[in-house]
Amino acid sequence: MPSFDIVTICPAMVTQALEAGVLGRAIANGTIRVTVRDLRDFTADRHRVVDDVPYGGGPGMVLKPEPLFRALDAIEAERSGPKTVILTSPQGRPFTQAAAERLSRIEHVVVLCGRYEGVDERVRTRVTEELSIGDYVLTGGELPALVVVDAVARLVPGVVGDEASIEGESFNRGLLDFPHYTRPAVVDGLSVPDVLLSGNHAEIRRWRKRQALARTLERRPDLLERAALDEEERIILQELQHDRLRGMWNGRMEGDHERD
Ligand code: 4HQ
Repeated sequence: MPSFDIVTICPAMVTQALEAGVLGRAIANGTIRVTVRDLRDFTADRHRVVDDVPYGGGPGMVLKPEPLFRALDAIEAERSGPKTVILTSPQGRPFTQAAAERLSRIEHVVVLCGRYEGVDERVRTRVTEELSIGDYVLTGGELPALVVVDAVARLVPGVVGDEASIEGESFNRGLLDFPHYTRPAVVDGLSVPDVLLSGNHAEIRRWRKRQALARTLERRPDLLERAALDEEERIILQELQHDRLRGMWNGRMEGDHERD
């Protein structure tokens, strides 16, 4: 069974989040195991101190190395085999769906949650990968750890009810998702696209492909460089790019006209 250890100075924050929703159910029924470890349990002083001032001066505090080393010693003593130790930090490599897929095939993953200005640099000797969930600064690594565990756990068979929803989903082939609609067919004067009510499944599949490609081209063109497109999608993309260029050209001509 896939299992995670999360090491944090704020276990309540992590535990609470893991009790709810899809992950809560997966943990309750034993599909995955998550152990939340309080970093303060691995301190040796009366006041359970986990942080200290930075050598060289400067603002903020740094997570002390010994509690993290002792926590990793305790986790590693409980099991054999290769160790995957993740540190969440803005300095890490971007956490992507591809990384989630790779981690979902690993038996046991440890996630260290940073805090304050960060962790003592020497802790990185025990870290196998440093991951960032995005280019912004949070108050701690707890939310990133939960993001990583959530994205990895939902790929574990049995965690998400409908396996097909994982297989067919947007990032699977590196494209954004197509638009979704449900009943009613009209709400506040807004209709569902006719094609989705047509019952023509070949048409519907093509429409969804086109929508997914158009959205990706519009919002995340960077994704298209690595997307795994089939023949039909390559043709649709060419049409869309052609339409787009034509739109720009026409826009320019209109502009010329207004300036006359
Ligand atoms: N933090 N992706 C600062 C993040 C972060 C991110 C975690 C805040 C580490 C020291 N982690 N601590 N973005 O902002 O992963």
